[in-house]
Amino acid sequence: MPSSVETLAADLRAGQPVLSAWCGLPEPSIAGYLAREAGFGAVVLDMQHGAIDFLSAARAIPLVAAAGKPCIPRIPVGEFATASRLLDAGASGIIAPMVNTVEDARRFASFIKYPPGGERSWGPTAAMALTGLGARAYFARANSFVTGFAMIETREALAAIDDILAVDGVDGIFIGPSDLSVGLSGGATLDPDSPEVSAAIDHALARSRTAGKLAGIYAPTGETAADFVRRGFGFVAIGSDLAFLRLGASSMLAASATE
Ligand code: 3PY
Ligand code: MG
Repeated sequence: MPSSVETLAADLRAGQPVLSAWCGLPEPSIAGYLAREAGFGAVVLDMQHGAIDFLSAARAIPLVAAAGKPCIPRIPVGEFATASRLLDAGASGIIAPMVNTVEDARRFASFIKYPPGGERSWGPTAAMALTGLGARAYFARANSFVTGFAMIETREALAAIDDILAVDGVDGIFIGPSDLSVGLSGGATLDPDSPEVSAAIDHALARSRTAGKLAGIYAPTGETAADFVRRGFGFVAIGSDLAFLRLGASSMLAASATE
């Protein structure tokens, strides 16, 4: 049986939705806890807007793997070299924000896939330990299980979506509804629930299907996540660790009120 590090792309390609937790807090045990106890199918580590650095991510990844779940870090904008290091640490895939052009997409793909398709450099010591694969087997399998999501979250990216999807090594898109709303409104508003954003989301999903690639999206709430799964998204990352904390804390505090 393949390790949980290797299953994300295959599950998504088989049409099995994966609901992921979204983590921004740098304490690795939070990611481990969400994977192990809360029932999420995967964990995203947000290194773009969260407080997670490489060391926290490298510590979180084995805890998520120990729970039998894949871990998918989101790198800071343009930090593609970090993507290679995270894969070496045992990440199953990478979400790259603000991939706006086909050149961005090619550069991203080159850092996550080994030659001949890409230029990822060899050194997956921790990843081999987590997958249980020897060097030759890891090398033979990595390009197919490592899942690269290019974020579509600007007007420019939407315009280039077919070319981005056509890049070998970009396995799918991941939509950021908030930035997309800012982009589509020309900076006039932040409204990820607007009809214009909703139409753009459905358009991007349809284009990814036509290209035979995967589609993921960020959902701030469980209800939004259910809506995205119904609409056909396979990979949906929900909420945030801080939001889970806030929700649980405020509901417990409210329940403890005596009048
Ligand atoms: C966005 O909505 O812009 C995102 O990047 C999701 O976190
Ligand atoms: Mg964004």
